[in-house]
Amino acid sequence: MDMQKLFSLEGRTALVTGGAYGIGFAIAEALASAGARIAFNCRSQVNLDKALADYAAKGIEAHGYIADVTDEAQVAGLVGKIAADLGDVDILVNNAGVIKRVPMIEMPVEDFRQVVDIDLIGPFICAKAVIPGMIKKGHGKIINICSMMSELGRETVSAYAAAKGGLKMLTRNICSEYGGANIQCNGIGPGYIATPQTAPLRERQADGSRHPFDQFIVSKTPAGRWGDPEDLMGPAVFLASDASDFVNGQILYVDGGILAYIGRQP
Ligand code: NAP
Ligand code: GCO
Repeated sequence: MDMQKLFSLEGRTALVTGGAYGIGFAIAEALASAGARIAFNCRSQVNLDKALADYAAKGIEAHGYIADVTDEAQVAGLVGKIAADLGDVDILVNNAGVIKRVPMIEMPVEDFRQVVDIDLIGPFICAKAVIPGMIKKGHGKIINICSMMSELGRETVSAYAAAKGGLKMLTRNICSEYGGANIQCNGIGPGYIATPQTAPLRERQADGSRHPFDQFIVSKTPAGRWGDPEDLMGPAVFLASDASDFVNGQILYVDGGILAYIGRQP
């Protein structure tokens, strides 16, 4: 077995939604290193321009597009532009996502809707847009970026947990519906990763001490640290490559062991 070929993405076109920075950027970098052509989208031109420079600084010729994953027309346009520029999407990473941390009974319903719109309906829209091309090609890989909140709840993240729990089941349903077309749809469930999204949970306190939540997460994680976006690179290449052709409907948790650990006795 040619193991290098098994993990190679040469000749494949990957779309990483929300790939301007954070986890999406690291995953796109990994897929590029394995040979994939990279497309990414985001909503902000400022973020897109900076991302193009960041990719170029790493020697990656990424193609960036402005598109909101919640807008079916924009996503259809995005997928069409990528097909013209790079070829039909072979690998979709549904990474774009937001979180709002508000106690549930204080959360305006429009805020709840917005999180579900981006974190669950967005991945549905993007998968729906690329699956027909994958069926025509006879293969495809979809990687949904789930979360520990696909399994657990916590205070203030009701919308996010509901969306990410739904994304876990959407992953399993795409597997069920399109596995026969040789499309593998799996999830990656990152633990607590140091990105702009979690920056508020790691902010130094006025007295210079670490944020209580930062200390809590480190104590709850067997690895004893926050994850870095780079920790997700290998799992992403695995799930995007032929090496995972018989893996479908699974959520691969990349969490330093936190989901397995009840926590240290106080
Ligand atoms: P981040 O740093 O906040 O980056 C989110 C990215 O998504 C940005 O590029 C953002 O760019 C884009 N985006 C947001 N809404 C969008 C929309 N409607 N359409 C298109 N692009 C959109 O987040 P992250 O920490 O890297 O997280 C990435 C994914 O991993 C998310 O799905 C998140 O839920 C998940 N996750 C994160 C962690 C963690 O600890 N960080 C753990 C588990 C799962 P624009 O604002 O310019 O659109
Ligand atoms: C939070 C965090 C988490 C992480 C991640 C954990 O407020 O609890 O933002 O939700 O982002 O999803 O897997």
